Amino acid sequence: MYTKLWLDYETNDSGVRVLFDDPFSEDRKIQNAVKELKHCRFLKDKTVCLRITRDESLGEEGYHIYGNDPEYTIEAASETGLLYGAFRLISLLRLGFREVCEVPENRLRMLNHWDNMDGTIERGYSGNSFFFENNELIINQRTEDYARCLCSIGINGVVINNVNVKDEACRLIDDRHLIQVKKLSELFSSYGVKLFLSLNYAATMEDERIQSADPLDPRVGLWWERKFDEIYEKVPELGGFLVKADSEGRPGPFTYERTQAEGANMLARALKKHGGILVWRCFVYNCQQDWRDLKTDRARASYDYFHNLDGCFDDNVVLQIKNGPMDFQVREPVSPLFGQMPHTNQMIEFQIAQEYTGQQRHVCYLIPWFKEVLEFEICAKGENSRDSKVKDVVSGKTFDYKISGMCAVANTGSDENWTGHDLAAANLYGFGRLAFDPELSAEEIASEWIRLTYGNNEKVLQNIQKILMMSWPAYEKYNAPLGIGWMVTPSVHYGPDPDGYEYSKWGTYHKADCRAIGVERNASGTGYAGLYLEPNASMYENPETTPEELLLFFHRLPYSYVLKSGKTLIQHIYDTHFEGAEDVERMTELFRELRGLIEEKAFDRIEKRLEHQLWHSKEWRDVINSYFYRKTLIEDEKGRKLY
Ligand code: GCV
Repeated sequence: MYTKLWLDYETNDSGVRVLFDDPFSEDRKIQNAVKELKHCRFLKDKTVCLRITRDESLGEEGYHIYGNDPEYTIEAASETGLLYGAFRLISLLRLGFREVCEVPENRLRMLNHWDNMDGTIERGYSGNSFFFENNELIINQRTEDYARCLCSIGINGVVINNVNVKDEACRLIDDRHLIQVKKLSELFSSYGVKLFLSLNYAATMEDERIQSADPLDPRVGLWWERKFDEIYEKVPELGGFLVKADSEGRPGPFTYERTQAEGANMLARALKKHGGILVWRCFVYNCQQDWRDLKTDRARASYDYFHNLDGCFDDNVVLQIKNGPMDFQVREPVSPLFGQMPHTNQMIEFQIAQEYTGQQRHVCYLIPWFKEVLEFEICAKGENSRDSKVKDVVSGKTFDYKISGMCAVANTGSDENWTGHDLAAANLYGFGRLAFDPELSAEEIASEWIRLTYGNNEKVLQNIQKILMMSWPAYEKYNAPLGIGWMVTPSVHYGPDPDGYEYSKWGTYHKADCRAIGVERNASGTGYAGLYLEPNASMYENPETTPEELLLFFHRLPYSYVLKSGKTLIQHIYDTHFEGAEDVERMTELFRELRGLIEEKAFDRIEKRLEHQLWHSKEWRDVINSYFYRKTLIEDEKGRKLY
């Protein structure tokens, strides 16, 4: 059994009359739209008219909804548009109806699952995979409910297997699995969602006649061409493939001293005639950096590997770039690659699986963080230029990209409530809504999600909204300070361990000693700050102009450094860590006020997680504070207990 997420409106038949201009349409998307409308109790005794229009301004996926109770009309230029319109009408009836004409801002709105075929999920925090079990693909009612749920928030692409393609997943593109892949692809397509697969770049190594993955070896390209012909013959609706190459032990073109573009294009060319998209990740870095090596800077890696290749990628390749230069920390600057490759399709990769942000045991509503990233002005067309925020680059507006958009590492699994923490579903909902319309505010999205999930009770709305909006800042406060990141237990990425990465061979260092902390990333250090376009490069060059939340990301500073608040760095660390735990205390109180107002089982689940978070935030507070206290021997001005 599992809960219904925000789609809780089903009844057997609401008595709605649904009219469609072309009553003989066999299209499954139309049938799904009609089914949704018929099952919606808010539509009891109303009439909904579905109409395909020639209005080109609605594009492939937009819709226009209008009408007056009890008659509504949904117009769209395609079946997908009508289906989206059906979900939107239903949510508008819960939220308060108004006429809307909406077109998604991003062409690709994807989720990446890191599911393995044995049923485990890499960095999964909500149970096992519901796509795979015992090396087989599963398709059941839950799969359909998931497709429906993604469609209801406008997601139009899903990668079902882990980017680390190993074991049986290497054979997912073989005949044996393609029958199920086809079924799944058809199911998703009927909800407007394209299926994508992650590929093992070195698959040709296993062919005895080739035993190479050199992208410039014609036998390699030919092998892929035949492979894609075979796949698309069986699964014509497949969206394309995602590749992680030359990263964290995954093979790639570097083995043959070829560039990332040579590797990507070899696959893209073989895919082209099928209309497939190749999503190529930029998460390429040396994960074994020696601590004595002061020149290599992980933050620079993707820029250094990709920037000079602008214009070298084929037009059915899109580069997938993590939001920051590191790896989904609670705070990072935006990746300097955005806006600096005008001739190369780009999309942004976020992570709603809360790998470094509390693993869905802590509430951490990530949408305010994603908003900040999207709103960041990269000045791609010079200072004061228009349309050059991150959101404009990834929507394709800045440079007129052919393919671009947003994706996120998914946070769902086989748990009863899908996302481990009930409140983590707000991140799934929020990501979809934001990818559709980046202008929505984090507050608006939270309020929509709460009302669609828990109903319109004012107290529930107010308290959960406060909890969600407090949660990311609170998490940041009790975590590693001022953008330094990585004070987490290596490998599991959960719980405080300030020196964990310092002494592991994974190669990510903060270099704290008794006087100072941080890696200098300006011109006198690794030069990372200079990778940004002006005025950002100058802003990050200097500690005085660097936004304080990123101070220790860019600069090595003494603990006595005075912040704009007048506090020293060390006092700021102590204060924020106490505040973070207090915030969680407040969040727990706010939630407890809702006993009796939301369903008991859900209430209990959330309360338990908040209790854990409260304990754990204090653990973070104490471990981080005592770490800095013992390093510096500087007392807390307020005389609070430091261990
Ligand atoms: C799927 C981080 C995670 C890995 C993940 C990797 C990636 O390093 O810890 O589990 O691998 O990012 O994004 O490829």
